[in-house]
Amino acid sequence: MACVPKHVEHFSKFSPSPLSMKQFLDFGSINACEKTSFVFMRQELPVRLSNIMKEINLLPDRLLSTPSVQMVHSWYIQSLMEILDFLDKNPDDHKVLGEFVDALVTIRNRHNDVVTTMAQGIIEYKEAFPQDWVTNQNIQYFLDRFYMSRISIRMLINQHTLIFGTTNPVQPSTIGSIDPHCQVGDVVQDAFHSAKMLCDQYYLHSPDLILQEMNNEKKNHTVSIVYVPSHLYHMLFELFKNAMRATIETHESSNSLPPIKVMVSLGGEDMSIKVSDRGGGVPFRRIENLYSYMYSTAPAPQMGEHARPPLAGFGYGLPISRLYAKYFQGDLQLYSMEGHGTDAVIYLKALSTDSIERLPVYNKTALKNYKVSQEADDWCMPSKEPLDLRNYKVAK
Ligand code: W6P
Repeated sequence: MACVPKHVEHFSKFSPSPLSMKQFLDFGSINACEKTSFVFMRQELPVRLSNIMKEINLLPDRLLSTPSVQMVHSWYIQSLMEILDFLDKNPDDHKVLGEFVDALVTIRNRHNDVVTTMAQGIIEYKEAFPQDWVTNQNIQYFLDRFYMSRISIRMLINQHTLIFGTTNPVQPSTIGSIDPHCQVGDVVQDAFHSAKMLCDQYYLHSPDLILQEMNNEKKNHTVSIVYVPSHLYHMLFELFKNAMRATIETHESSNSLPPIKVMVSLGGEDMSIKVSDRGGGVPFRRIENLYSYMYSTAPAPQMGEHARPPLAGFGYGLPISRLYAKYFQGDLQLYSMEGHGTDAVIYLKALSTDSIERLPVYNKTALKNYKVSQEADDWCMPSKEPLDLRNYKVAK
């Protein structure tokens, strides 16, 4: 496999095939077998890898050439080669199927530190070049697509290895990482409990939870959906850390903390979770920055002996949580009122038939988005200087 670029050219011409929750479940049921999954995976993984590798190559040279990004790129090349090795193997050979599972595990481990390594690349870039709005936009566009691609590839690998690997499932009712009856309220409580422990460690106290659950389809039933509990946990844990930090830091002087209120609501189309804090809110102008990879990338804070480590607000927690929500056609939005508090809402699809992977595809439109030039904006800049109306006076 000498000519990787040739293979990338070939496989990037295919569009990734988004799977629905139902299709994921079918791979784990009696209808499908390991052979079917193997034949699908050895085509689909190279397609997804190659599509995003084309975009890595479009990064600004000053970023692409950093040691960190080069390292990540080399992992992608290596993993692509290892999967391509299986293209000429016999799907009816059980030894081949076993070796494929092992190869996937090796690949998954190789890519464990992609997020921190990319973040290191951004830090190196920020140290060398001044940040500007255009670069921020470009990095945002790329990383949203790159991390979404990574979430989807890891999802495929997790499903195949959990369903066909030799280790037995921890929870027998799950199909790979999917719970066909994911109890949303239970995940809310688990994530809250973990965030509360961290919060207690840092601040020696923590706000309480008030949880309300509304099943508008079946009254008096709890809310459950077909979903990946680990994804939901990740999003909620992140929101709770942020809500707790805001609550404590705005009520430092008082000895009582307003609780964090959670509303879980199941409708015909959406399952929505609102996390409300009374932590003083965020100015509207700064909301966008909370999702920015560029602005939220900072070297890990060097803690002095008595310095208080922040509970939340460093790293890629929020932007990646939003990607998890979007991955199955949902979203994550923040509604804040400065001076009062913040509502964070996770929107997920209520129906498994609507939960279909949302995947980036490399094409002309994507290519165009990397060519965003430094053209002038089509909106005026507000001037800080008041207009000098004397210049407009007509002689009387
Ligand atoms: C804040 C800032 C924030 C981000 C995400 C979730 C909740 C909150 N609360 O003040």
